[in-house]
Amino acid sequence: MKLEDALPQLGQENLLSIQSYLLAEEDKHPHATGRFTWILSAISLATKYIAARCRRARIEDVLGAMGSENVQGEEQQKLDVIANETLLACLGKRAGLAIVASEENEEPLILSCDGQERPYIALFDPLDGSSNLDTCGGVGTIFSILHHDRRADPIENAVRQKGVNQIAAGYVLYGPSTVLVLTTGRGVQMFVLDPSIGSFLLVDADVRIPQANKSYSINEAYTNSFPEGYRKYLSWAHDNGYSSRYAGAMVADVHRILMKGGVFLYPPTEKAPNGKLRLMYEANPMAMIIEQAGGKAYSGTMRTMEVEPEALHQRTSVVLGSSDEVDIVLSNLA
Ligand code: P6P
Repeated sequence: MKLEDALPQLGQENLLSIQSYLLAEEDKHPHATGRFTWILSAISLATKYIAARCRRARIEDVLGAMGSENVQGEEQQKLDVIANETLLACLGKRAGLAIVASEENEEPLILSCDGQERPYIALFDPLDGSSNLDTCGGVGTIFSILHHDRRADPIENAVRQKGVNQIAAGYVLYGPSTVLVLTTGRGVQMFVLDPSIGSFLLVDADVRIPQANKSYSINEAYTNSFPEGYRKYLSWAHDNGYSSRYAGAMVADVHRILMKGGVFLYPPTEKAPNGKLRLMYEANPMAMIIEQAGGKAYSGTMRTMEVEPEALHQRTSVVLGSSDEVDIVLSNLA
């Protein structure tokens, strides 16, 4: 009997774990050293642990604030610290990484200066939208992988690269299920954590964002402080039958848009004149995913991944989602 004749009897199609997927992809590159795979594997391990801690947060009494602020001047949640330390612990031991940069750490962590052996940089927002935790709302981890630039002097400057330089990006959404969405520049793959076996299983090898959907995602409480073009767009959307959904956590909002289509906006406001979201470890990785899935991602009227970073924690405005929907927003900003 041939294998394919036997398989239906197993009744299991989704038996490709992220580890197997990554090793199969690595196998396509004869010069691959395995370091890149090893880094993504660390993210898989860390986020499985974070998912478990989020699920038990109220039981373990690790909800709520730490009573401290992070480098952004934002109140740190206990799970922000747990998630950050988990990712640092898992990634810090992986041979291929020269630098790790986190939203929760003011400076990048230099793991080694010998760029020879450590060709990669990892950046992440360990627990995006963590203020949603107390109300059991969606939260997520966002990550971005760059090649290490050994010419950078001082070495910390190596993290300041445009989004077009990313070699991988992704997020993990901790929601009713735990979903890992990944791109390595060849389309977008989606995995779902099967807690009964502790593996992320491939559920979609080529995620495509719908071309259009009459739905926008924005915090309308700040409408009066949005620049005129955004208010013009919102007024047009209200007159053209658009629906509105806003979770207050970028990962949850962007994942909904990746699945259903629509447009996510975080414009400049009086409180955040350059936008609130961070370019390096929120906007850029989400932009790579959305573009790889066939959508568009802009910061104002500029493609997000073309923005020249000046600082690790710099903020940017964001308009991303379905190609047709982003075009409509941009036509109001021009
Ligand atoms: P606002 C969460 O704090 C976050 O950084 C993103 O996840 C989210 O999209 C945004 O801020 C929400 O900001 O001002 O609407 O609460």
